[in-house]
Amino acid sequence: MLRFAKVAAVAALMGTPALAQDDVNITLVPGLTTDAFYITMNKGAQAAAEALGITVEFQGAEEFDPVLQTPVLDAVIARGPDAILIAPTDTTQMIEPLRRAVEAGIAVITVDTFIDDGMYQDGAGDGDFPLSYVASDNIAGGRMAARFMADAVGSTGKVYVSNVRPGISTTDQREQGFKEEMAENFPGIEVLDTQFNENDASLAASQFQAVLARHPDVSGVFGANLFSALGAGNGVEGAGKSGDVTVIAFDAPQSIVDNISTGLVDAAIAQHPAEIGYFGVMAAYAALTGQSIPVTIGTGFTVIDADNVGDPDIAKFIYSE
Ligand code: T6T
Repeated sequence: MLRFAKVAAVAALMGTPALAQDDVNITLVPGLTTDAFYITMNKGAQAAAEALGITVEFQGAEEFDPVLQTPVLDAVIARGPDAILIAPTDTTQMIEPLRRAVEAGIAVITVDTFIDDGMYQDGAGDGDFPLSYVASDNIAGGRMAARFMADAVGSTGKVYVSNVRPGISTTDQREQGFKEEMAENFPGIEVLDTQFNENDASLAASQFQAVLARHPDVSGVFGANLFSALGAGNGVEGAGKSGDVTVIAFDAPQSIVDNISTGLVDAAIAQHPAEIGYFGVMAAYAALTGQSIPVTIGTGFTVIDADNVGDPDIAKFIYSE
């Protein structure tokens, strides 16, 4: 393996690409391997690898958990790729494990989630060492969800956020954006306590039943990621409240898109995970071959709702299983 520091130094000296193309080896470490969001991200990463003629491996844990992600990351570091693209599963707990990668001379870029405050290469904070952050704008996405929710419930009533657990940058920011938008622009909507489900759709479903028991007039749920949204929809359906309670989903696997067709889910904010994987690989390749790269790369959203769910152009935004 050619180490990043050596690569950069050679590139600076020679002014030419530092790695031969076939030598570039990148590993993508997802939040978890069985999530359609990361499976789709890997497809984008593989498309970029093919375009560049390089190798990208996909290695991850089966659950979204820093305790499980750390040994996977250590094993990847031991194999010594040139760069690691990683969706860190906790903003603080993954800082030290990722520092070990940098100390081993491996370039680190985070995709989807960030460590520390997500402001990299600014000399501030313990976790400013990754070279770049490639992701959706999750605060903006949370604000979008709030606007769709407010529109659907008529700017009044009680809603809540179904979320994973605190400490995950993406889902924390979605909740933040959702609540900020509600507080600033929709004073008639009361946002109830967030329900944390540990990325377990069954728990998210039973939490809806419990919220309904406490607040029979609850009018909406924002599922802040794929499993939260799936569970919220199942909970609403199980309680016989489909059509009465609005469900706004973050993420767009086929199951959630199907729930839009039946009217159970009102709208899904589809991220563009393939774009994250593609540009993550491109950024790593650029850095490894001596180019400077943007410290943040923002990717887009597509909103899927009843108006466009049957549109053939929407199909490419549905996540792969
Ligand atoms: O929402 C995505 C991802 O952006 C988030 O960081 C974790 O959950 C998902 O993978 C969906 O399950």
